[in-house]
Amino acid sequence: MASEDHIERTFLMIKPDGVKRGLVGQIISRLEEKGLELRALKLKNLDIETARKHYAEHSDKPFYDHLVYYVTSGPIIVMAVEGFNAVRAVRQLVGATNPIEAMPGSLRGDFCLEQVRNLVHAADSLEAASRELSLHFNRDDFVSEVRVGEIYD
Ligand code: FUP
Repeated sequence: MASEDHIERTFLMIKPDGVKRGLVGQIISRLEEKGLELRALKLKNLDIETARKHYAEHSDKPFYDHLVYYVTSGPIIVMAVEGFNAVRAVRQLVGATNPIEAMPGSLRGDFCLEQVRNLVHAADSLEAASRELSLHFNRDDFVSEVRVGEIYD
């Protein structure tokens, strides 16, 4: 383990197109295959107020209203994901914002074409992760460890 490696907790959202297209299982599999662990997960409808807060940094952009409209257009999945360097690891798995520029092998590179309907959102820093996790989860939504082994003890 390099000295810059840290266990981090990050935030990931499967956007309405990912849920509607039945890609939830494949997206979660990619995270698990990478070695990341789920710490919280919810399927929910995002209300407009929370969506506006989630994308507040884009409130002055021309695409903001459409983005909020889109992300509230159907159920989403929100997740807390933990692991070594999880913020960067998940961003790499997700790929570039514009799916045309996202590398094949990344989620956006493999599963979508459009910039707005780009399948997933992942926090881009620890600060963003912390803000987004507290926007979408309550404290008691989190599990500290998934002790699968104990089932068989
Ligand atoms: P990302 O962190 O990769 O999700 O990208 P951004 O925070 O820069 O953008 C948030 C969302 O705004 C993207 F998922 C798609 C949307 N967007 C547009 O619709 N048009 C743009 O020009 C840029 C972003």
